[in-house]
Amino acid sequence: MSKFANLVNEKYGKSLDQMTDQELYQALLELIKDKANDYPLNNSKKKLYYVSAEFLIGKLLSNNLLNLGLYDEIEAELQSVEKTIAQVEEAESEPSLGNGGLGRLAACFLDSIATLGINGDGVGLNYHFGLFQQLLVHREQHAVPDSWLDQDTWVKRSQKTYDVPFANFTLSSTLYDIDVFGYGNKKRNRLRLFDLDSINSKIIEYGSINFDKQNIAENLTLFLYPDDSDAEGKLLRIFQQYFMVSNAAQLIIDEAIERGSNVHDLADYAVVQINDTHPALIIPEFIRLFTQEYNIGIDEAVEIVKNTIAFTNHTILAEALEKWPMGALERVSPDIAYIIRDLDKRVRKAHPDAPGGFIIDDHGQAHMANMSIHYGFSVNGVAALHTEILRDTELKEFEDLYPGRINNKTNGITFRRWIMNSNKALSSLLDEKIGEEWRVNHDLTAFEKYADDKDVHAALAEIKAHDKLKLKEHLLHRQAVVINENSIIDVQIKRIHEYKRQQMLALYIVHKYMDIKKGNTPKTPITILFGGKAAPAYIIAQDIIHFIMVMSEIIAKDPAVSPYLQVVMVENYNVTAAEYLIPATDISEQISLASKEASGTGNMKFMLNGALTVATVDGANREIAELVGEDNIYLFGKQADEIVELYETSGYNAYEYYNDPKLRSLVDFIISDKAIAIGNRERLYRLHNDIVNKDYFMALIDLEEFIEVKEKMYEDYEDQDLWMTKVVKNIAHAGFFSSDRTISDYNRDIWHLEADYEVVIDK
Ligand code: 26V
Repeated sequence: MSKFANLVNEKYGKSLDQMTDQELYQALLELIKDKANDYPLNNSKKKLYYVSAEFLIGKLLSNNLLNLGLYDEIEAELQSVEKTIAQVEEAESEPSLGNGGLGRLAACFLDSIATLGINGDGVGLNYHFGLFQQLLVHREQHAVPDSWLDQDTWVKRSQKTYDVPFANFTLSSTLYDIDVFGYGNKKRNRLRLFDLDSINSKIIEYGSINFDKQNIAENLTLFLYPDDSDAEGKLLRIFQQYFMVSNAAQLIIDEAIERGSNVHDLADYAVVQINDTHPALIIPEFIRLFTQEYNIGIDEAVEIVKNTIAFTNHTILAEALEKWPMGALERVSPDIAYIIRDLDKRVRKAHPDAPGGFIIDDHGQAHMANMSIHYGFSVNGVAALHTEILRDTELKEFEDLYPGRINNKTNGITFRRWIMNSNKALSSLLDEKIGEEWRVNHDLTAFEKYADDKDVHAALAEIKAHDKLKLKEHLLHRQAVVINENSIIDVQIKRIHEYKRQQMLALYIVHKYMDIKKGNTPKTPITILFGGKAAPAYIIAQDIIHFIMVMSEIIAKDPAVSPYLQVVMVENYNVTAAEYLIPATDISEQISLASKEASGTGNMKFMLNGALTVATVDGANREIAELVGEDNIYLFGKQADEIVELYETSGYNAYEYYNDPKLRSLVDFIISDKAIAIGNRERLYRLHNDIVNKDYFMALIDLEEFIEVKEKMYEDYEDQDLWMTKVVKNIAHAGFFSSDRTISDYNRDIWHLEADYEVVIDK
């Protein structure tokens, strides 16, 4: 009997074929948790701590099996009882401990850090409820709690506990760990998640995501924050952040001491990468601990911090740049507020002529990004264009104060999850054509020689067709919707936000609907799929979801159009849904208003999986275009510098675009009789009014060009040889976007840690 069958027999007294999927999942979980003992923790002297409020790790079963080299063996065993790993993995609940790109990036990074053999852990919070689950009822989003911890999970309780001193009370915490295995690496890292001992999930209103926000001692780690739109929530978010970073700082110091540090030399033992400003309070917290617990003078404490902290900026959107009122900080921790005042004084003294860089502004608000830049040694953007905008505009003052501090680290994605696991057929085709080395060095450029190879085109078409069928099954199972597997699959999946311009794609759909009604029917039917959650307090984003669903229904009910066009809003878009959607996609929608999407990472996943991209020159789209050449990507729209200027001069007027009769007819469809007959009048009028009179994220500015480029794209699809040539070129240049390359870049320029190997892929 095999080892796995044996374990099953011992623990459950059953043979494999008698086990339910749920039991098989539990058995595999146990097998892997045991196996972890064979993988010693990485214990090199200097260690990275990637501190983040979000780790959107997704399900771990198949990834862990792949990274541990057990996948094929277990798949074969399950096959003997007519099951698959994918089927068993359905029993695993998905940890949605992140909002979107920032959290998913952190998860990809953990995978790469472990794979490259770097000593580095993630540190964050053990939210009892991840990002809300999205239900779509009556064409509206409903948010319900996502209780992922109800069943057996990968989380292990550790022996470590800490006290966190708040203004009027002290709370105790316990550390939980999730093992992180690298691909083919014999050492183990961890994701360290802190939880509140006095947590009480009974304070949540039944079936809702509402709870008593003032009851800090019982609510602190209950939820991952979807937004911070109300004042009460804002205070709670500061409490949550301080809880996270106080635990993190205590853990980091303890572990450094265990590895031989005397705390004065902490920077030789630890480097702390803060993922956006959510963990920025770790700066004053370190200073508090050094001065209060380790008898270090404040000047030296500040120096130690400056040599230890590196900061990543993930957005230039004003709403996401955290500013905390000093009064609120005072209510969370007077010590921390005091230290921030001291840090602000130091900045004012050293740089009196750079008021934009002061930490505390005239309104008594503390700017977390400013603090992180002054009191860290590195600030990085997440794509070349984003970093240029930081240097030239948003952070210009800092670029002048600290030349060289701002650096770029273009994002990446882990190839383990996003091709080797989710697209096994494409992975095998690559093995066959260019050898298996790509699985480690991620260099795919040799594939380009097949750009005109008809057999490769046919093989790619067959893989895509198969992945469309898998997606069809998944969507049927997920939300009882039937898609046409023989259609062009055109996908926009990401958080719903006006800057990402789902509303612009919805207006394109209006155009296509009208065009088909005029008799211009597409040769190949088109399926446009959206997926994404809207922050519960973000009303216009909810309205956009509503309008998409209204269009979906109008089209589905119209027999003249429905054979040619289908629109689907995928419910509860998450990592698992992405793993089905991305391999099946022909057209990747990356249509943000130029300058607003810092990088994007979905764009990279689609390219790697053989989709072609329709894109504005924004974030990493620009780098994709540079790599594949402009003939192999469908670019459109205004450039980032033009948009930045329009904002500076208030030069955009939506109404001028609305005055164009063609655009007006599309926009007015939102409040047409047809739409109102199905939809909610208030929502539709609000959306219409917003687009006509405000359109802050300029959906109308690029709409005409967008329609043109989309028509061209559908036309090009009909020439499958032309299309597949472009697909091959996209896959061949996707290697640069491996997160192993990104992490090698971070390590070379910022962390300087021991690594087993580097991945260097030049553009
Ligand atoms: C802000 C807030 C503010 C209120 C509370 C919850 C919350 C959660 C997250 C954020 C900031 C989000 C920033 C973010 O996700 N940026 C994305 O980062 C990706 C990885 O670098 C990048 O690819 C995306 O372009 C960028 O939007």
